[in-house]
Amino acid sequence: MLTDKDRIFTNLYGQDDWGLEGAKRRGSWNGTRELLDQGRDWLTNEVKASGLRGRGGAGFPTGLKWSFMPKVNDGRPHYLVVNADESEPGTCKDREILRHDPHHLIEGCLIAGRAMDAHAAYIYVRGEFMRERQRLEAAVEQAYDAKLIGKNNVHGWDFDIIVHHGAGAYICGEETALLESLEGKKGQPRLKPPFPAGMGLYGSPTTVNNVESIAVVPEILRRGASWFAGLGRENNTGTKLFCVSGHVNQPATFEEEMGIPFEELIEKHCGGIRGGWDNLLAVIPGGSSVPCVPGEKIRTAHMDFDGLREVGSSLGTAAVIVMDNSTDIIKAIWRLSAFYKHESCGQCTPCREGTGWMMRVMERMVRGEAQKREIDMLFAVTKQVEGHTICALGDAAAWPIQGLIRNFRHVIEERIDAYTYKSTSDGAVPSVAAE
Ligand code: L3W
Ligand code: SF4
Repeated sequence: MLTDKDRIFTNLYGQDDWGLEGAKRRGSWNGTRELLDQGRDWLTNEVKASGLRGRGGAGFPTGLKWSFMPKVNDGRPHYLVVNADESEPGTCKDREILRHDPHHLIEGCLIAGRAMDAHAAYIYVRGEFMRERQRLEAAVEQAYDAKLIGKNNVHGWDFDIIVHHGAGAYICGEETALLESLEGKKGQPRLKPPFPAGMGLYGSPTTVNNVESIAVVPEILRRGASWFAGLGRENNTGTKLFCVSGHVNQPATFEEEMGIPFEELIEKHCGGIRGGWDNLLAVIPGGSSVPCVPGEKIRTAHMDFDGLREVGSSLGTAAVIVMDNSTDIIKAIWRLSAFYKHESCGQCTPCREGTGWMMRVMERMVRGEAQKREIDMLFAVTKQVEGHTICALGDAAAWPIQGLIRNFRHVIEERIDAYTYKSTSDGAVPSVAAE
């Protein structure tokens, strides 16, 4: 069980000073120079040994990603880019770091920069995060004034941080669209490979990491890789920020140990399910891009990458969306389809056309105004989209629908039966209208 002393984000709710003095009281910027002096390989190897996996959705091992940065300098600058374009529906964790503990991130940028031979970091902040951007800029200024970063700083590693404000497009959270946007172009994903480590920002070696991934690094190094690796489960180590929304008694964002069983997570931090556990219908455990899991299947699941894969879903960003029996599950998933259709950048056909097609069929299914054979047809279309697009948005649009059909096919069929019955008996159209 995670104790308070194991928590990294001790000011998550802003009860203490977010600024430099408060951050130092909580342990930030303590012994940073000694860490940097250990050198590039040591820093990367420690992060590898900690088992830290990317906190932005994909769970890619962070130390391994850092190690992809070229070892031999060919004259191109190296860049760290921090993805603070937190837009995945349900996800509200990085904003709490920006608001209440920005120095964790700033110190993490400096350390990560040293580890990848970069002298600059760009932090790309979601367009809607105006106050968070202002807070972050103020904290960066404090760090410059105190000579913690900048030229000839006290840490002996010249390092600049540039805060960039996005303009409100979800797709700019995809790492290569984010790079395009930073370069002043339309935010459209690039084909990979080449990966950013080979050719990223302005054609230079770049690592793109999520806010939380970078913000945990200073404490991992201070407390030791083995401390972090000792929390959670094998291959799913450390602590994690979870954001729980929906039909729980107390929705909240909090730090917990990876792998905690779902039921314990909800009872400990959220005061249980609204109306009790029998009232739980389904959970989307990792942000809107992952399949939903029926209530009875998720209760004992471990909340980590492997545990959620075992129940047919994924940890994603650990944005846990809880739905009770009052939820129209078809309508809830249709709403996500509408979101992905709206956010598709339109550059590849399966996504541009497929998201609209899937949304329209889903819209009819909300009303029950479909034929049962269309359920399989819809599933087949999701399979045509999945894996056939430039970026993961196509997959993200397909997976929630696949989850719905796998787990709640009977609900779709009952809706169709009700519509058929009504329309043949009295000709009336059901009132479940899509908004
Ligand atoms: C070098 C290789 N680098 C992989 C790097 C790659 C990237 C990272 C993960 O999508 C998912 C998405 C959302 N050489 C490499 C390599 N890399 N192979 O590793 O890559 P990838 O492609 O697995 O994932 P991705 O494109 O980064 C992220 C899902 O997360 N998601 C969350 C979205 C979250 C937000 C938000 O608001 N924060 O948008 C939730 O499920 O759907 O599947 O850096 O370059 N051989
Ligand atoms: Fe754009 Fe969608 Fe293709 Fe991604 S999958 S590049 S969002 S059209």
